[in-house]
Amino acid sequence: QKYTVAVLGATGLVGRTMIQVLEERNFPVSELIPLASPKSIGQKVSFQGKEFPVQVPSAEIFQKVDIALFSAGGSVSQEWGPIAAANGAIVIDNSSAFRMDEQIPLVVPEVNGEAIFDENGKPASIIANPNCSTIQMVVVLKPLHDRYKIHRVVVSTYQSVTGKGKKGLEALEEEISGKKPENYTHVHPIAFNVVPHIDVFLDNDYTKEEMKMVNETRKILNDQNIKVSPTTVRVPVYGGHAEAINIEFENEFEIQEVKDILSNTPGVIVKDKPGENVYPMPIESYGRDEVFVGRIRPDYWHKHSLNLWCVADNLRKGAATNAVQIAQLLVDKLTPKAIA
Ligand code: 2RA
Repeated sequence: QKYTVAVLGATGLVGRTMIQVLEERNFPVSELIPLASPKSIGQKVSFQGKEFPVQVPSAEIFQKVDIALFSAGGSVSQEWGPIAAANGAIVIDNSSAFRMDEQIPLVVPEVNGEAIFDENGKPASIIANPNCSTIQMVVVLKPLHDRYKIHRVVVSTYQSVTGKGKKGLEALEEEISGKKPENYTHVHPIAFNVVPHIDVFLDNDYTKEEMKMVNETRKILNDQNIKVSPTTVRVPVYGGHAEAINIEFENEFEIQEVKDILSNTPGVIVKDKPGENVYPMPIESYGRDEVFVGRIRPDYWHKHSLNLWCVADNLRKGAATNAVQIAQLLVDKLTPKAIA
């Protein structure tokens, strides 16, 4: 069985990575429909040795689509998500538009893949892909929460410029080459700097990015008692977000058991040999689909707490790979329109 798959935002960094991941994973695609705004018309996308012209989205196009991967920003998702769903496509949306909607599952396959389906095994018509900084964190938190019950998480992020798409990447390249832009894409200079500001500030003086980590984590782990205390920071790194995470459990733990649990967690690779200077770094996670964890050590002062360091490619596990993994969960249970 093969499926008609549309990618909305096909010319953006995440959209391109979605297409690349579909190809790498030999996803059963009968037809790829790259969609984007009118300014991308004329461009072509190559997939499995063929060229596909970029089109603008329309209700008619979605009528023949089985699975639609969206990554074109919140307002585009708000507009086209319901239209695509009403025309029978299943939408996997990478924007923040639907993430906190109670009716819409927010899914990381290793953590809560079952949330895609209702009690009758029917998939949701819109499925939200979480924010990149949340995805890599919950992959690590989930098995530890199951074993020791998490009370509180203090997290500081070191987020790559690719989190802000092509513009974010180009801004760093231009600044490094000595150009002084009129308006800084990252609010302040990002080359040779560190900016504790991602997305807009909210009334509580946290940023929207920080509150995504607070709220999405609770929804994905299905536990409103987990207290996440975040600081999100942009760093001049090309690809891969890093996070320093302090986790306080309700129960005592053995550090070796924690390492064993994480080593046996699907999608996680433990890189933790401090004596040999081995720990995860963005430069090595770039282009990889896994979440890397290291620097796993007990909190010096608190016997129920530990510190660790986690890194993942934000365009892949933090966005495109997670979306394609959701699509992979779906296909076992779908009847493709092209065949039905
Ligand atoms: C960022 N979290 O890194 C965003 C991307 N979704 O800016």
